[in-house]
Amino acid sequence: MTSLLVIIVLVLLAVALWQLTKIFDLTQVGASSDDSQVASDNDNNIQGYVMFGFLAFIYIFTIYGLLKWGGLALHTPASEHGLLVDNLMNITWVLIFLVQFITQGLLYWFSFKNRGNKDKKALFFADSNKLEAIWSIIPSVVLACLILYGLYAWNNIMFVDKDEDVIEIELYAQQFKWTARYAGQDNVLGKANVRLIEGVNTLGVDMSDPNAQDDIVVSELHIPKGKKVHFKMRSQDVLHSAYFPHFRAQMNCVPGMVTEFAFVPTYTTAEYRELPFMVEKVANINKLRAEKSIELVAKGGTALDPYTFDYLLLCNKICGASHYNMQMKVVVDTPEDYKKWLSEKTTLAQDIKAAKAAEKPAEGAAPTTDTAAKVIDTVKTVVDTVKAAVAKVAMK
Ligand SMILES: [Cu+2]
Repeated sequence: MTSLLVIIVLVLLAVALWQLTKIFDLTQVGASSDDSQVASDNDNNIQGYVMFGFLAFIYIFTIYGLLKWGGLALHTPASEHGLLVDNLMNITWVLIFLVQFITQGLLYWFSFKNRGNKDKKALFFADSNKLEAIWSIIPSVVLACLILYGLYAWNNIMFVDKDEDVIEIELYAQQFKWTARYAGQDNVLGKANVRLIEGVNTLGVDMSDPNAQDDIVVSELHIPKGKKVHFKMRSQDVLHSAYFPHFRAQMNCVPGMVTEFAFVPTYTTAEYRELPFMVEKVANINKLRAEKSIELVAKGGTALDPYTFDYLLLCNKICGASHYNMQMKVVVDTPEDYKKWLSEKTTLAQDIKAAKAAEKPAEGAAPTTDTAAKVIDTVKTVVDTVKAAVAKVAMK
C-alpha cells in the first residue's frame, strides 16, 4: 500500500513538473516560433499508415480466430429443428462478417486517403438525402428480413399441436440441480405446488390428483429418438434456464409459472458418439487429459479419467454460487430402450409409500425415547429454577 502511494505521489509530481514547463513555454510566446505541436505532412503520413496497419491486424486476427477456434463451436444439431436454428445463426454470422469486412475497410481507407496535407483543403459537406436514404433503407430491409425469418423459425419450433402424440416431461430447476418428472401411463402430469414439498416428494407433487399417481421422478433424463418430447419447466427458487446445447433448445425456468419447449431428438447418444467430428473431438480431449495426467501423476496426484461424450442439460442463467455445476445427464435411447428404462422406474406414489414404510418401525421406538428425554429435561429445568429461587431467598 505504501509503495503504491509513493508511486502515485511520484507520478503526480512528474505531471506537475511537466505542466510547469508548459506554462514556462507559454510565457515565451513571441520570443521564438515553435510549431512542434502542429502535425506536419510527415506526421499525417505516419498516422495514415499506422491506421492501415490496424486494419490489417483486424482482418488477420478475424481470419486467424475463425481458423483456430471455429472448430470449437457446436457441430451437428441433434434435434429436428436444430437445422433451422443453425441456418438462422449461419446467415446472421455471414451477414455480420461481410458488413464488418466492408465497412471497416471503407472506414480506414477513407481515413488514409483523406489524411491531412498542406496542399489540400477540407470540403464543407452539409448533408445528402440520397446517402441518408441508402444507409437507412439497406440496413432496415436486411434487419426486417432477418427478424421475419427468425419469427418464422421461432413459431415453427414453439408450435405444439394439441392433438400431437408427444411425451410430457417436467423439468424442475432448483439451486443447484435438475430433476425430471415423467407423466407416466396417462401422459398427464399431476398438479404440483411448492407448499406440498415434503420428504421424498421433493417437487411438491399433489398426490391427491389422480393424474399424479403414475408420475415418475428421476435425476437422469432419458428421451427416445424420433419422438417429440414436450418439456414443461418449473423453478423452485430463482430464475434458471434449461439449456440443451446439442438440441439447440433453451427456455427460462421462472418461479411461479410453467414455461415449455418441445423438440424431436434425431440421434441416440450412441449414434452421436460415433459421428466423425465427435470421435475426433473426444480423441483430442483425451489426448489433452493424458498429457495432463502425466503431469499430475509426476506430482503425486491421480490420473484423470478418460472422457466419454454425453448430452447435457445445463443451466444458462447465473443463479448462484454453484450455477456452473448445475447440470443433468441426458440420454437419447432407441424407443425400445427408452420404454424398457422407464418401465424399470418406480412411481412417485410407490416411493412415498416405501419411505413411509421405512419410517414406521423407527416411529414406534422413537417417541418413547423422545418423551423420556423431554421429561428429564423438564425436571432438570424445574430443579434449576427452584435452586435459583432458594439461593435468591438465602441472599436476602
Ligand atoms: Cu440455475
